[in-house]
Amino acid sequence: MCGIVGAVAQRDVVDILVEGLRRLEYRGYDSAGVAVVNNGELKRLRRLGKVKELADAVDASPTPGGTGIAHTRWATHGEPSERNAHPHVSNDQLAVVHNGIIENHTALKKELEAAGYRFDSQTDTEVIAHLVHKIRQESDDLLSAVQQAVKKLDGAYGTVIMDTNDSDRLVVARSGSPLVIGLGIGENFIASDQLALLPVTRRFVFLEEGDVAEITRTSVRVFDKDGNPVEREEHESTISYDAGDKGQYRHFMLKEIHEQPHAVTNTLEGRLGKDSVLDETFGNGAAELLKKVKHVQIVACGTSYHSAMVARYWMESLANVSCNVEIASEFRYRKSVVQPNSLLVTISQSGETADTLAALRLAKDLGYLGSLTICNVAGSSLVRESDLAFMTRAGAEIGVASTKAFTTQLVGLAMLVLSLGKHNGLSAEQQADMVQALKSLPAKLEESLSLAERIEELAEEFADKHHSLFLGRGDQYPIAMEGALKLKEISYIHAEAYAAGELKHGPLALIDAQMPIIVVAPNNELLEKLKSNVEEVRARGGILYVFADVEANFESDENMRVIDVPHCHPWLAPILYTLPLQLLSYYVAIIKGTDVDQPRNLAKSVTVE
Ligand code: HGA
Repeated sequence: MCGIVGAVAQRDVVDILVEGLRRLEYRGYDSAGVAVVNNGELKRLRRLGKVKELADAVDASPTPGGTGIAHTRWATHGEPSERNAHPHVSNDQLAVVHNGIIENHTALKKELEAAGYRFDSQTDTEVIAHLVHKIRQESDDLLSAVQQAVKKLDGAYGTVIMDTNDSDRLVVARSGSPLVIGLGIGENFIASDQLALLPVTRRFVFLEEGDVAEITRTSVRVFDKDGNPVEREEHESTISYDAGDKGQYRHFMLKEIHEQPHAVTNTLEGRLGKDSVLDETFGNGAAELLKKVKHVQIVACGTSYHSAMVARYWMESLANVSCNVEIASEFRYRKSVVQPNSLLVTISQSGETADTLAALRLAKDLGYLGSLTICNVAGSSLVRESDLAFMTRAGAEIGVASTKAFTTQLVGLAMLVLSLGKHNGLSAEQQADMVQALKSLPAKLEESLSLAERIEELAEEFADKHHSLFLGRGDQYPIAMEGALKLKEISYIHAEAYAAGELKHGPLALIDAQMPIIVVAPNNELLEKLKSNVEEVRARGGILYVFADVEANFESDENMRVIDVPHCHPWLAPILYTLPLQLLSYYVAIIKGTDVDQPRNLAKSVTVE
């Protein structure tokens, strides 16, 4: 959420900052702003709306500068408006951009107002600007002012501070929201995500919790939370420069849906032996740890939570390992009982999801055997702070509605099930059969994408609907939930998912011809039960859209549209059935004319609580 970019260079940095914001826009897009030091003066431009509005404003009144900061916002405190857009300024001297939430902002604001500071915005962020300014009056340099100021902040921040009185440096601080330093030649950069800086560098230093750093053109100094100078390792990024481009596709989401066969191939690569998952798949020392696991606790949010729910069915039925799944924002604030020999698994696309990260940190002292994260971003906080990491290799996911991150998470979880099952009674034949199924998955996914045209036609029937129901049973119930979430996120149609057996306990009351009912129906042992649920809906005049295995013997008629999904190994059906549901949401959103990649009120990489 919220994108931050900053630069200290000899050249004019404004274009670098705006391009960086464009690349981060998927993280927040209600307003944007930039500030530079120009001939010793602070120049700031802010606009309500997308980065394009800011870029146009910058073109119309160029204000070059060699030191600058920029921000694209996803509001938490104060409505989206130009006045609340970052950077926030104190006394025309200090400018601040911030990602996160300052929880004690009300108390700090009172103190600062009493000291004569006037607040121009409704944001929590503005307290940082005035607080640093106040301390700066009595401190030798910006660095020590920021080091003192952050001690007074409660909550989460990734923040960058610029001072016109000391304009050849930026001071940055991280606690709870990620920041990465980009190293250039005679110039240095800062951002909330390396993607922003790929046009200017591939060399990165990730800040750790509590770090404060000072960045000049020729130096980077990092201090830990106690103020001690520390060395943070330099990383060479392998992310493709084009990761931020849509290519031939109309939207990132469509591109990412179509990338899934390839993303799954990458995720599997080098991790499968002839008939088992290779021991090194989950990192050094994984085999020893996984051998001891008798229980798995998975913690995740949103789409990642749905992948965890699928894994619960798999863990218990295939790996013979008991499994609990919980939403991270709940897990982190309740007392839970840790089962003996338990592994904590976190799942997050970005590896920076605030609630999931907090859950991992909380769990460190609870007595788990260890922690494993399933994550798409190398070097992210979850990866660094977990004992084991499985990288999903989906490539950069820009569309706010997650697609390829979800299916590759499921692939990672499927491999974890195989690895745990090996020690808990999953036979060699079963393992070999499941490995073959995984190997054939990319081709099946490719085949399922050919349903796009048929789904696009059907999407027409949804455009005027306000509500919908998604049904599934067993490991397809979480897929129904994920399908409903996708439709809500990008088409704004209210969608709810039910385990199909639950219909008679309430939701049947909602059925009428205005309520489309989407059913996921692979050919598995629950098919006949599901068919009965479908009949219950038909008997009440509901209009059904059944995504069914070609061999499941559903027939289209006036009240039922059947979409034939290729046959696949029943174990992997949850992955396969996800794609047609993604396509359905996408085409409904297109017809409704919503902003598919940047749906209203949402943002990618949820780094606030
Ligand atoms: N609290 C700040 C920053 C919001 C944020 O980090 N979003 O991801 C604000 O509301 O401006």
